[in-house]
Amino acid sequence: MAEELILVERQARPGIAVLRLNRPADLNALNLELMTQLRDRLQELEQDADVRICVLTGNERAFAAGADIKQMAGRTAVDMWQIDQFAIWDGIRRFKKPLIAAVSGFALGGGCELAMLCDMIVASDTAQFGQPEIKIGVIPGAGGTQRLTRAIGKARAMELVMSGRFIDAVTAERWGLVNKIVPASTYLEEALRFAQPFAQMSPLALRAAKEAVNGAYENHLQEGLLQERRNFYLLFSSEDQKEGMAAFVEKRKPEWKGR
Ligand code: CO8
Repeated sequence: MAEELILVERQARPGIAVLRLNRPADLNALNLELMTQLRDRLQELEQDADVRICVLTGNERAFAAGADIKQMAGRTAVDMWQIDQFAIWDGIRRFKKPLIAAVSGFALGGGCELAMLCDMIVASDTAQFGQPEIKIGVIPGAGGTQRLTRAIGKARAMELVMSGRFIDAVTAERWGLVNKIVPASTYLEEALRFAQPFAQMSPLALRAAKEAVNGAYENHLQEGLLQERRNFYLLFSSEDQKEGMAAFVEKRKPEWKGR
């Protein structure tokens, strides 16, 4: 049986699954096998109606220290093109449920890009973010130059991408890369606490919200506005919208059906 490079706990809290990157000896370096398993586990969780939110984490020392340099080092451009690892990354990007990164320790290179591929980031006070690819003669390849620039602005992204230097959790929060800083000793617990309110919401509305915010993030404003409007209208044909608004008017808690 293949080594389990992603450990899944389906009901870490009601409605919340935790996926743990599991190559601790290599600081969770993201090799092809790990990324494939991550995409496959997410696809399974997408079909699981009991799971509303996923939290992606590593361990206290490292979220992930980047793509696996040892695996990549000897490859040619044609090898990279044929392996097409980015198709796997695209599969993860299309995951429809909220995905929260719980980052402790290193989130570097592909590790930082993976955290940014998530919808939100909770960082332990020991977290370090960076795009050090320049130090090994390349540049970020899994969206780092794009997502980091959108998250922290051009000047700061240029500085990090061109120097390869790391920033700590406090700087990452100040620059808008992370949502919240929590103590390292309890970081996963805190991330689950952070995730809990989202698990109370209508799964349909969460999916529409994710798609719409990503519309703003990934497309031009006009395209994003249209996408937002379309999703907004669409929700008015759902039972959850009727239930949510009725519950508000009747001053009671809504019961979501996911329809
Ligand atoms: N790849 C492979 N192995 C790694 C990686 C990595 N990225 N990072 C750490 N390791 C391994 C080390 O080789 C070491 O293994 P061993 O014990 O067998 O020698 C083990 O993890 C522990 O690491 P260190 O001994 O180096 O630990 P330190 O605490 O001294 O240093 C650092 C920690 C600073 C994180 C250091 O390990 C480091 O600099 N790592 C590399 C960081 C880096 O350059 N990341 C970017 C990689 S390139 C990339 O991510 C491009 C993404 C593009 C898209 C991906 C799709 C193809």
